[in-house]
Amino acid sequence: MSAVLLIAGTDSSGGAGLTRDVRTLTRFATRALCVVTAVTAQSDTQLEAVHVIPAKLVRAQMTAALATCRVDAIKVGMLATRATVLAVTAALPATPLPLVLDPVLISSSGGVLLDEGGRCALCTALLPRTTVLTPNIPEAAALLGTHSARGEAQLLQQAAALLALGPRAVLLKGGHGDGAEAVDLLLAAAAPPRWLRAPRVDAMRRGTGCALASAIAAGLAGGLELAHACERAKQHVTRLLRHDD
Ligand code: PXL
Repeated sequence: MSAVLLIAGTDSSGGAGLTRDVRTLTRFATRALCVVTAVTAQSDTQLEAVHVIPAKLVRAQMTAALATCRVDAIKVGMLATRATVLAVTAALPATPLPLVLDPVLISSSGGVLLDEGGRCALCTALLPRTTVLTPNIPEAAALLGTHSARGEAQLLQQAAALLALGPRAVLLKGGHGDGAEAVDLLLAAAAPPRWLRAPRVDAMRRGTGCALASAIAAGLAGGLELAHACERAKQHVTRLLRHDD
């Protein structure tokens, strides 16, 4: 069985964060190792409180998890602060593993999940170690300090700007756009852009970003090549939106 190291926050509503990540890995018959970065108290509609786990304990969890068994990929979600970003980066294994980075900035129930200093550290320290960055349209805009992309030309432009910050690839998710299809863009340095299309599902579900990134990590851990892992993950999210499975 392949294994993914999950680095993420908890969500008391069970919709997003680590619960969603673990559930997703289970669907793909992949073992989950867990590093908790923050505990959040939230319902489906409101973020009530956040407790950030001290950087020392984040680091200790990473060291212990990496000593437990062979890890095949890493998935990073909520990081909360600059100190957490730096602790996670410092504790990454010396031999690079596929790393999926979901830039969790704002909760779908409202509230900041990564502060300003954390956003800067994520860009300078973690992006260069990232295999695939998976922002949605508002997250891409926030990381670049610009407006939300509209239309395929702007998606392409913003994905290229994010790629220039150091990840090997960017999957810019078009779920927040409009149109009959939810169109995501996969951009990697040495390959032509790839557009991943699925019928737009008229449903709002929390945790879809977590599910997508975890499903990609499960694919990479199992040896799939990136485009295939992204396509399979997108199909999984479409199913999740339709049936909440
Ligand atoms: O979906 C992003 C996300 C990730 N992690 C935690 C969250 C959320 C969204 O609410 O609460 C802990």
